[in-house]
Amino acid sequence: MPLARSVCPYDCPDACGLTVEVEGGRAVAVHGDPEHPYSRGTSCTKMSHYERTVHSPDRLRHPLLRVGAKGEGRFERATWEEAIALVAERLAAVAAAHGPEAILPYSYAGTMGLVQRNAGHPFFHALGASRLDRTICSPAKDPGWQAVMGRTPGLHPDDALESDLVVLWSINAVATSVHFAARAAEAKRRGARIWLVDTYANDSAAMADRVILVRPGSDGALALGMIHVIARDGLADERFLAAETIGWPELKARALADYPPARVAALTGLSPETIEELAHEYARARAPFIRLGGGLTRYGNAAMTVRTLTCLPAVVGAWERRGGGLMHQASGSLAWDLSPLTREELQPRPARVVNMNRLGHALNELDGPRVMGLYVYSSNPAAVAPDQGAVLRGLAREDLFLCVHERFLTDTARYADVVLPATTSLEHPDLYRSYGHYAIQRAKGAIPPIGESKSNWEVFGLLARAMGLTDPLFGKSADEVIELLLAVPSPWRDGLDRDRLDAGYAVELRRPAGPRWATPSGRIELLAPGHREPLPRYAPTHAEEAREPLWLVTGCNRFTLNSTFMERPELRERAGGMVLQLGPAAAAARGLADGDPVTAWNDLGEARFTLRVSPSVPEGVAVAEGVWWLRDARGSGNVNSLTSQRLTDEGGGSTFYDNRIDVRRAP
Ligand SMILES: Nc1nc2c(c(=O)[nH]1)N[C@H]1C(S)=C(S)[C@@H](COP(=O)(O)OP(=O)(O)OC[C@H]3O[C@@H](n4cnc5c(=O)[nH]c(N)nc54)[C@H](O)[C@@H]3O)O[C@H]1N2
Ligand SMILES: Nc1nc2c(c(=O)[nH]1)N[C@H]1C(S)=C(S)[C@@H](COP(=O)(O)OP(=O)(O)OC[C@H]3O[C@@H](n4cnc5c(=O)[nH]c(N)nc54)[C@H](O)[C@@H]3O)O[C@H]1N2
Ligand SMILES: [Mo]
Repeated sequence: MPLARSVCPYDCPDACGLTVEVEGGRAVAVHGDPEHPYSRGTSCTKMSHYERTVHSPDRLRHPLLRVGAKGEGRFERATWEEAIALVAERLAAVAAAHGPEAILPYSYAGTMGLVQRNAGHPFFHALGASRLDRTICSPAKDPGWQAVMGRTPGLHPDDALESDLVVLWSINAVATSVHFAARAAEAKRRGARIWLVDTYANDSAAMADRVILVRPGSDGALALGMIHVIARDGLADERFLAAETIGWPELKARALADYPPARVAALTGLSPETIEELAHEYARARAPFIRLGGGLTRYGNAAMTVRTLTCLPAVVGAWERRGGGLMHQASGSLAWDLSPLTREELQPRPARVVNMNRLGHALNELDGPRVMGLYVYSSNPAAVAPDQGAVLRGLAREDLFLCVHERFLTDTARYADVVLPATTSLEHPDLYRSYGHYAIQRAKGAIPPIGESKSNWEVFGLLARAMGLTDPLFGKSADEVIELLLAVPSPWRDGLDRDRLDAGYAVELRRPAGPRWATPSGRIELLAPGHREPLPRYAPTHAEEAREPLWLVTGCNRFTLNSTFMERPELRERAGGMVLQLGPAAAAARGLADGDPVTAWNDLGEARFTLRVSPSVPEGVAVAEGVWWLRDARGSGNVNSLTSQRLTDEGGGSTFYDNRIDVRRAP
C-alpha cells in the first residue's frame, strides 16, 4: 500500500512525523513516523486516527451562503465562483464605505504549516486591512526569557535525558507534549527525579516524584523565595554568577530583603519548610532541567513570572552542566525569515493593530473605523477567544460581514455569511517547524482534496485575483512559496540535506555557533539595565482582588486540542464533556456532590458544567479542561464565557487562567 510521509499540523510542541497509508485516494491509517528524530514512531491518541478527522462525514464539502439567522447554522450550497465573487464584492464595499481598516482578518493555529498558516498576510496587507496581533497563546514567554537571556537559544529537549532533576513547571506534558513526557520518563529511568509545579494534580502528576501545588499566578514569588534560601544558605554558584552574569548582587539583595520563606509561603500557599526544601534540592541537583509550560503565562503577571524563573538556573550555575538549564520553547523560529511570504511592505500605510484576545471589544466597541468585515480562517474564535459573551454578541451583528474558511461547521462558522470549505494537512503541501524540538519537515498532499475544499493559500490566490491584486506572489503555488522561504539563507540551515527534506523526511536544524549569551552585555542579565523594571519582583495577577472565591484554571484536555478534535465523537466522549472539578471541601461547603449539574459564574457570564469532586484540586481552585463547542454546552456558553479580555504585562497575551468564579447548583 502506498505510504506517504506527513506531519501533524496542530498547535502542539511535538509536531510529530506521520506516515499515511493511502488506498484509492483515501487515507486509511495514520501512524507515527519511525524515522522522525523527535517523535520516533509514536503519536498521541488524537492523531492515531487522524483519518477519521480527514474523512469525517461532517467535513464541509462546498461553499455555503447563509439563509438563516446569524448563528442558526442554516445555509444553502453555492459554487466557488459565486462565493469568491461575493466575498470580494463585500470586502471591497466595506473598504470603499469605511476604509480598509474596517476589514479585520482573524486567524491562529488551525495549521502550523508556515505557508498555510501565514497565507492571508500578503492579501490583507495589500488591502490595507487592520492587522491582527496573534497573541492568544503564550507570547509573554518571549519578553520574559529575553529580559534575562536575550536571543540565546534555549535547551534542546533531549538535554533532559542528561538531567538528574526534571521540573515540569506549569506544563501538563502527558496531555500536551507526550514526547517530552517520554523524555522525562526516560530521565527518571536513568535516575532523575521529576517535579511537577502546578495549580492542581493534573494528568502528569502520576509520573512526578514530587507534586508542588502553588496558588495560581504565584510562581514568581516561589522562585524569589528559592533564590532567598539559596543565597542565604551559601548554595549559589558564586563563581558562575561572577563570571557569566550581571546583577547578582542586586538580585540577591532584593531576594534576601523582600522574599523570606514566611512571606513567600503566604503568597504561594506552600509552607515555609517546603520552600526551604525545594531551594535546597534544586541547588544541590547536579543539572536541574526546567521545562516551562504555558500555564503560568496566562496571567496578568506572566512576563515577569517567566523572567523570574529564567534567573533560577543561573543562580545555581545549572547552565554549566549538561542537562541543566531551562527550556521555555525550542528556538527554531530563529531559522526563518517569513517576510517573502508575509510582505508587510504591501501595506499602503501601517494599518492599525487589533489584539486577537480583544475580539469582543473589537467587534462591539472599537471605532474609527468600526469593524465591518471579518474574515476568519484557521481559528474558531466563537469558542476559543476569551469573553465569549462579547464575542458572540459581536458575531451576531447584522451589519457585520463574516466569511469563515473552515474544515467543519464550527461555532464561528455558524455565524458566517459565507462559509468556504478548507482542506486538511493531508490534502495540501506545507513546510513545518516545531516550537518543542528542532526538526523541520516538508509535506506534500497525500490525498486529493475532500469535496471541493481548498487550502488557505489557494483561497487567498482566488480572492487576490478577484480583487485585482497583481503582485506576482499571489500567482505562485504553495510549493513555490516554500522554495521562497527556503531560499532565504540562515546559519541554522547550513548544510541541510535538501534531498531528504524534499523527500518528506524530518531534518534537524543545526544550532549555529555564536556568543554563549546573546544579550546586550554578553552575560546572563539577572538585572536588565534597559528594562522599565530592572530587577525581577513578584507582580500581582489581575484576579487577585476579585470577589469570587475560586480561581478558574481552564487547562488543556488530553483528548482534544483547544476546540479541535471536538469533531470526533469517540474523542469527545473520552474528553468527558463540560466538567468542572472542585476539591471536596469546596464542594461540601456548597452542598454539592459529584455528578451534580452546576452553574459557574462571575461578572462576565455563566456556564453550565457537571461537577466532579476531585482530591487533585486544592482549596480555592476550580478546574475546567478543554474548550467545548456550544453544541456540547448545556447552557449558553462554554468556559470562555467566564474568561476576560485582559492582557498580560508584556506581549499582549491572553489571561485565560487569571479569573475567578463561584459555583452553585444548576436547576
Ligand atoms: N478557556 C481557554 N481557552 C483557550 C485556551 C485555554 O487553555 N483555555 N487555550 C488558548 C490557546 S493556548 C490557543 S493557542 C487558542 C487556539 O485557538 P485556535 O487556533 O483558534 O484553535 P482551534 O480551536 O484548534 O481552532 C482551529 C480551527 O482551525 C481549523 N483549521 C484547521 N486547519 C485549517 C486549515 O488549513 N485552514 C483553515 N481555514 N482552517 C483550518 C480547524 O478546523 C479549527 O476549527 O485557544 C485558546 N483558548
Ligand atoms: N491534548 C492537548 N494538547 C495540547 C493542547 C490541548 O488543548 N490539548 N493545546 C496545545 C496548545 S495551543 C498549547 S499552548 C500547549 C499548552 O500546553 P501546556 O504548556 O501544558 O499549558 P497548559 O495546558 O495551558 O497549562 C499547563 C499546566 O499549567 C497549570 N497552571 C495554570 N496556572 C498555573 C500557575 O499559575 N502556575 C503553575 N505552576 N501552573 C499553572 C495548569 O493547571 C496546567 O496543568 O499545549 C498544546 N497541546
Ligand atoms: Mo496555545
